[in-house]
Amino acid sequence: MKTAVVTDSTAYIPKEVRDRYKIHMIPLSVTFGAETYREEIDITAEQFYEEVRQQKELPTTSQPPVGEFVELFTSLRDEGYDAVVSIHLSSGISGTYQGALTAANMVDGLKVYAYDSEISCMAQGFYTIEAAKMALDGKTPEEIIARMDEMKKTLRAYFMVDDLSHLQRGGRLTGAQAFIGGLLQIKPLLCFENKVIVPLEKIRTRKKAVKRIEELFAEDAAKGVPLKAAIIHANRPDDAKQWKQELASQYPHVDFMISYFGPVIGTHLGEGALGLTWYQP
Ligand code: MYR
Repeated sequence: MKTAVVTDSTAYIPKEVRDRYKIHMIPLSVTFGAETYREEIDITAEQFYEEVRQQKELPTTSQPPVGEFVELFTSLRDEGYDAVVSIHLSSGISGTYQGALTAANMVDGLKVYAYDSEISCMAQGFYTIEAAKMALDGKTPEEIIARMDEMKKTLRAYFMVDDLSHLQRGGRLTGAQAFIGGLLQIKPLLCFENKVIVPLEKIRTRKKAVKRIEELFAEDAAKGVPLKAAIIHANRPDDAKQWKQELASQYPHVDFMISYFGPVIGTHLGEGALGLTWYQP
């Protein structure tokens, strides 16, 4: 059985890594006025944050058209693949996963396993890279899905934003009623629960929010088991580098990398967002 691995652009897996592991990517888009850009193809993260500063109107985002999934799945079938594992950002924040499911029913001769990562960004990337390595190793889609379900048990992701208005505007902040008074003055710690973003704790400053993420990370890292972790930033490469150095010197048994919030996720989080995700490999 020949299995292909597909993900969407919000995993923000660099192109050389996608090429190395034969990962196929479907882009989501950002629109500024009349201009629409497919992220990771027509616009980079740096260009996007620059554009946001130039434009008066804030961008909007869209999921990939179902036709793009149909086209990709059809070409994978024609290349000789029997199955596709298609891994996407949480179905609680985007219709992308649903789009993959719809397209799956429109292509004959190929078994498509759409997988809801229930998260996004490099956390989704972790699932995808693992799936792609397994597919190259000849593992079946069922084995790949079982492994991702296993990973879900130890995968954690916490993040914070500089300005909550982006998340509010895009309607992607759930259960925030209790936080609404003075919402914009605080830096709540955010995470995913049941596929949607929820504020975990009210925190006043960025520094304290970073500290709190470190405490949550320490609970797992202190167990001494190997972990893989990614620091994710929205156009704050220096902050990310410094945080990585600090964490790496404290936790030598953890494999840290730096990733980014690209255009689509950056539209909803705003510049300056910062997060940490990890799992037990
Ligand atoms: C769409 O238009 O379909 C895309 C909507 C994307 C919403 C993104 C909301 C923020 C997600 C934060 C992920 C953080 C993971 C560590």
